Amino acid sequence: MKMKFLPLLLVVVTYSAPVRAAVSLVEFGEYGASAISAAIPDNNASGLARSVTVSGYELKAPYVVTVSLKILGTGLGAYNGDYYVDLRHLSADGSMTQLAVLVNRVGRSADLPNGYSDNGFDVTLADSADDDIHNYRFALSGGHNNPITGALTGTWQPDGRTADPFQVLDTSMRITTLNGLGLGSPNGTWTLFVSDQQAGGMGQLVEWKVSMQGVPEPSSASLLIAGMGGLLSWYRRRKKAD
Ligand SMILES: [Ca+2]
Repeated sequence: MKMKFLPLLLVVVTYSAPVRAAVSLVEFGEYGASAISAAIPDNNASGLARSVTVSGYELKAPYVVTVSLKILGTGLGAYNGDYYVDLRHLSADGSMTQLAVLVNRVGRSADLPNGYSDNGFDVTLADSADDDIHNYRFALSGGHNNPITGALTGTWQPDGRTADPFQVLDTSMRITTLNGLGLGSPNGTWTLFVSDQQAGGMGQLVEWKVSMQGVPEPSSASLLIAGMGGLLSWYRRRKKAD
């Protein structure tokens, strides 16, 4: 009988615990007034790397990480299927590098070895999006051979395929996520790397932006519900034991 008062005490303690709203937004990159028009060298695996170093942020991980990316083609032959793009984070103390593959030769498959022939990206990449950017034509029209008009727009899941850009296919394993880069401090050096892996046609990197949104801590209401759930399951276990 004495034991049965314990869960009630637990609920009260949980409910009265201080609750912080630790949501924060970290944004950086080259966008808006800082936008660039940097040529992405054609058929050159060394590519183009653009870095931004950030400091002074208080650690509020985990973050939901999204990337805005704008690449313009420059005429016929600047295929979206030419590009490999990733985002890298080097920690402030230099001890750790993490990477998320954003684009890896979209549309490339056994049937389409050059990938999609569309021209340009003006997209947001987010793990929570509905569809994989690698197969965007299929998501938009139900077919891989239906070109789009102008640059690809909208919000897409990052490609995530770490396979060699000369080997990658739609069936390659998707390994990296963007939110995987949001588990530690945002401080350090962030690099957007873009390469054009196929001769013919050249594009320009115009804009890139990384947004890291802190995940809200549980509210007092959800803590109370969790506490009551614990009480209920404890009571059921007790009843069974009795
Ligand atoms: Ca090219």
